[in-house]
Amino acid sequence: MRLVVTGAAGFIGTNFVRHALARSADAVSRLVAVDLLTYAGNYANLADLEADPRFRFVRADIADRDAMATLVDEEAVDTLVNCAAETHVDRSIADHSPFVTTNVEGTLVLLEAARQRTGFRRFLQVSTDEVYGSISAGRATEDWPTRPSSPYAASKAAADAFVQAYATTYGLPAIITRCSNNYGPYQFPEKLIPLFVTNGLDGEALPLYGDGLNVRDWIHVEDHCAALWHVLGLPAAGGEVFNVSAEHEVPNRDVTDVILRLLDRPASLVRYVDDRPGHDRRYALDATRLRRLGWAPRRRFEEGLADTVAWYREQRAWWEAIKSGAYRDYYERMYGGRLRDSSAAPRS
Ligand code: NAD
Ligand code: TDX
Repeated sequence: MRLVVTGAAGFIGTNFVRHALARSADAVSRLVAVDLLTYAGNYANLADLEADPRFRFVRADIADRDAMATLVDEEAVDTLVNCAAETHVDRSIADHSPFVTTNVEGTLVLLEAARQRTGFRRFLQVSTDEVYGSISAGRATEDWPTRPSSPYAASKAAADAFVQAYATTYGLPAIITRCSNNYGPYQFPEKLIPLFVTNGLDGEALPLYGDGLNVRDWIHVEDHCAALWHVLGLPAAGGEVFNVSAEHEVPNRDVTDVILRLLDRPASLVRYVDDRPGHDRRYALDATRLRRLGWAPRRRFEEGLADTVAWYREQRAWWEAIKSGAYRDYYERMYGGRLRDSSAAPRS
């Protein structure tokens, strides 16, 4: 496989690059890690991999047509896994424009580069359960319609639609995975779990949105990466969708309780703040299709979360570097006013 992984310096990209390079030496002869290094990308996550002759890092924008076409050609790429995206729902509500540029236009640029390349084998679009929208009952299967709620989810659903259009119109062997909420090492501390773990470690408030009873379907990032690797080996003509989930639903309040227990911190750190606009109540995926095709999650949530808390405890230098500078402005903008108006009791 001559593989490009985009968004390689982000949370899932970093874990996936490490997963792919750890497979048998025959499996990957070249791995080009592409990342623009936005606020969410961190080259330090990958620096030690430069010692591997199969590995190359390229700082580039996936929305840069010339750069992507040249790279795919020069490196004789046959497989592309697109993890590059703007990924934070709250940021998409504040400003949707980078979400359109990277998630929609960037995906189109990559599709076009793949389409032009002779011998291209597989395009894998890493998508999300959020495209199905909030699910009051049951679990979404792959044939459910997309009903995105946030600008982030809308940009991901639009990208998925383009991937399917390229498979149908041009016969591009492009497939989509839609995964539930990930947790694990290297996650940027704007997402619920790393934010609450790092705030908890510092004895700072944990801002729970609304009544704290929104439900997310949690999977360890290693299980997600194993699923991405697994689907790369499946026969598929193009246009197929595979849900990825451990089918483990937890309300945010319970996630928070487990984190506090693991950190040995008091419940008084929890502050209820004004809700996220359009906040999806519940995500739940049916992953039967991929299970029948031979993939299964291995990590149990409680044990995986304990390992994750231990990782953040040990990697204080990693997240302290992130939580300085521009992050402080972001945090004040996003949480300053809300925390000043917060309460110890849930919002109705
Ligand atoms: P992340 O925010 O941690 O990482 C995204 C990476 O993309 C960063 O390294 C960033 O620098 C890079 N990037 C952003 N814009 C770019 C551009 N224009 N060109 C090149 N690189 C760019 O996100 P993540 O959690 O690793 O998510 C990766 C993918 O997985 C996304 O497509 C996301 O929608 C999807 N996903 C995430 C989750 C989750 O729970 N984290 C769940 C399901 C699906
Ligand atoms: O400070 C917070 N307080 C809070 O109560 C934050 C950051 C979140 N929350 C709630 C909102 C959600 O119900 O926690 C839940 C999880 O929130 P996020 O970590 O922001 O994730 P979510 O919005 O569920 O989206 C995530 O999963 C799907 C990723 O960010 C997406 O990239 C992925 O596609």
